[in-house]
Amino acid sequence: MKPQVTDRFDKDADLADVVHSVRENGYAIVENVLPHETVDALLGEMESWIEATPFGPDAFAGQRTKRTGSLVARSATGRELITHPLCMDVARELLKSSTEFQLSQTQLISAYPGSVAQKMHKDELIWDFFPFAADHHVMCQFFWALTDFTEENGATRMVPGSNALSPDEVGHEDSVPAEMPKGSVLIFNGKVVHGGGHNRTDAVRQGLILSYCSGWVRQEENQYLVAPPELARTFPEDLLKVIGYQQGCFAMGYAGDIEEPMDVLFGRKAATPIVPSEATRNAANATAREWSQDVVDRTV
Ligand SMILES: O=C(O)CCC(=O)C(=O)O
Ligand SMILES: [Fe+2]
Repeated sequence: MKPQVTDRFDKDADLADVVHSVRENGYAIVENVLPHETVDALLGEMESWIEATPFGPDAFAGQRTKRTGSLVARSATGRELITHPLCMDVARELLKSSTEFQLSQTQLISAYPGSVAQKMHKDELIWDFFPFAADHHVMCQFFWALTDFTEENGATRMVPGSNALSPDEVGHEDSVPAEMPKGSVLIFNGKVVHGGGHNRTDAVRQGLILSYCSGWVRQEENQYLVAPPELARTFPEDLLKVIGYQQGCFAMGYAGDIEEPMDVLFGRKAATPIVPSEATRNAANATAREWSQDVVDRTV
């Protein structure tokens, strides 16, 4: 039997049906996946970072919206969520035209009261608007509801079945709000037309984007700066693999002398230490000193 295309599932739903909906309809909502305590723990870990995050610089980012990243470094609960079986299984299936997939971005979006509707778009555009084939998915988005998402508080507007449409062809009336209770997740592909809604309430609407991409495209958020080797060595292997400390696809991301990044990270290959030798460090420091002296000379 052909799986039904619908946009709403409960957490025990058949994953094949969820993926079919994400592929064909553009998105699916899986309700009540996370207990409220998990969501509250995540918000607690991120609170001071959210406070310190500035509002967006332009209308697309949202001038009443904060976008807080680096969840891999900042939140233990966020780290666990990245390897949640629902994310891993759906992303693996949607992105199976590539041999590996990886984490692309973590972003906690806080849309404050008055945050206006975002321009409709496709998230795949981040790769410089490259025209990926219609049946080739390179992106799988999970937007975890950290508060309830309602039409009034700006739930993301989705245009069902819009993979092949241009955002310029659709209007507000073609979109539906992805309403969902706190702890649910909106899963969507990189081709579906969508945009944040208008928050007309007096409370903040918060959600966490966990974005996954094929192993051969560049990650949107630089996970190696978020989790440099000293920190990465403290993480479990399944997390390390998905954040990029593994070769993806055909020879992507090897280190040292064509070695597995994980072997190099943990010094399992003596020939390729990732800590520079003292001579290299001294040479780098000398160059840095010369550069700063040059800047001083040119500015005084
Ligand atoms: O905040 C939202 O509801 C959606 C945000 C979004 O689509 C984006 O920033 O790409
Ligand atoms: Fe988006």
